[in-house]
Amino acid sequence: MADTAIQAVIFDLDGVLTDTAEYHYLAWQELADAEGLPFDRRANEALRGVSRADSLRLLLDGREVAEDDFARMMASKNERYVELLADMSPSDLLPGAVELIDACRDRGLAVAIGSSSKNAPRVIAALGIADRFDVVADGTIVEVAKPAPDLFLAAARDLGVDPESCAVIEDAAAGVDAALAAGMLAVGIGPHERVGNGHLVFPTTADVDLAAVLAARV
Ligand code: B16
Ligand code: MG
Repeated sequence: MADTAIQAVIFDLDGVLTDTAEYHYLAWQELADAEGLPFDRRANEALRGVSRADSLRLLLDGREVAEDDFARMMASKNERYVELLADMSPSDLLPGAVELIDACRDRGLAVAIGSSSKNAPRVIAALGIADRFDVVADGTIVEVAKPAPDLFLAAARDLGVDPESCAVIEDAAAGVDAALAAGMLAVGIGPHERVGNGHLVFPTTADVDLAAVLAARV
């Protein structure tokens, strides 16, 4: 066990600071219906925190499609998702989200976004929180998505902080696994069945005990 103090907090976006899961679900459901693919809310749970391309692979469930069709389906889902984001505002922040970000900043911690979403900059702008982050690492900056550690390692590099001095706050199993693979403190948000691999687990963002996070070690 290292004895390095936490110097930075990397926030996942969807599911931690805002709940866009419903919009992702609606957009995937429309695509699935249009393509005659079986899909429902239950199946959507497996897509939490998973990149757009990996989500479509899960949706296709082994069905082979031409490269062009794959690209068309991803574009169609994203077009609908972006439409659904149009009405997003600061009222879509999850309870406790801004308070937690500001508590980190007040304690002198560096703060970053580490989101698989290529739409992350658009979402944080709509939420009115873009200027609170030192670094925004999103799905456009890495080739390999969560559960690979690449996105969180890129955020740490851009913050100038060693991975073992970073805490990651994540709502998805893939994100918790990515944080662990990066050698970071993994803080899971949600049920133990989903994020129980994390070093610490809290039911919601509003429940995060920052003092407990800062007292924990990787
Ligand atoms: P996009 P996170 C993830 O965001 C979402 O949880 C996941 O449902 C989505 O497929 C992924 O971003 C990619 O999003 O299609 O907008 O690039 O939880 O990592 O903040
Ligand atoms: Mg998430």
